[in-house]
Amino acid sequence: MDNSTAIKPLVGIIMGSQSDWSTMGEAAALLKQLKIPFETKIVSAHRTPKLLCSYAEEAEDRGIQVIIAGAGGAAHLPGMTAAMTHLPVLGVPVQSKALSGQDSLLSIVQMPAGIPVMTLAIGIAGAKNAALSAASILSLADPEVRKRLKTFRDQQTQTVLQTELPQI
Ligand code: RP5
Repeated sequence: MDNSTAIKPLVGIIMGSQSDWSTMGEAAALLKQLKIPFETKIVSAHRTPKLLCSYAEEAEDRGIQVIIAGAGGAAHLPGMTAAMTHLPVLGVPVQSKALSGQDSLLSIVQMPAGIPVMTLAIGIAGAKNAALSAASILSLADPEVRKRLKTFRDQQTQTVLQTELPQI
């Protein structure tokens, strides 16, 4: 599933399981809204470790500039991906059933010095902010992305300013 048929993807969204899609799909939707080409793929650190290696090692040569990696529970995908690429890796802790994503968060955020994973909030807020962070990184070299990101932020501000609370 991707929007990369015509244009090469710049962002790779990977996730540990199909069950992560309800969270990670929000990152994909936001990138689509910002017209940033991306790809999506299930890559499991535990169930498909060899795929994880090849994905991380080949991403840069394929033109990927930022990787968003989401996983839950023993969430080793973002860290192991970061260990095998120089690309920026944004980690999204998926909200787990057993521990509400606190396990995911700590698994992703507590990286040893030397291998960074930029870690977002647990769940959908984190997925959305990962997409916006990817856009922000790309906007450093792409004025069109910068323009669309600024427009998104301006519209968001206007929406909040125009929102009225219900009368009591
Ligand atoms: C992780 O285990 C995945 O990222 C997912 O969040 C979690 C549960 O996976 P499933 O058992 O739902 O496939 O690897």
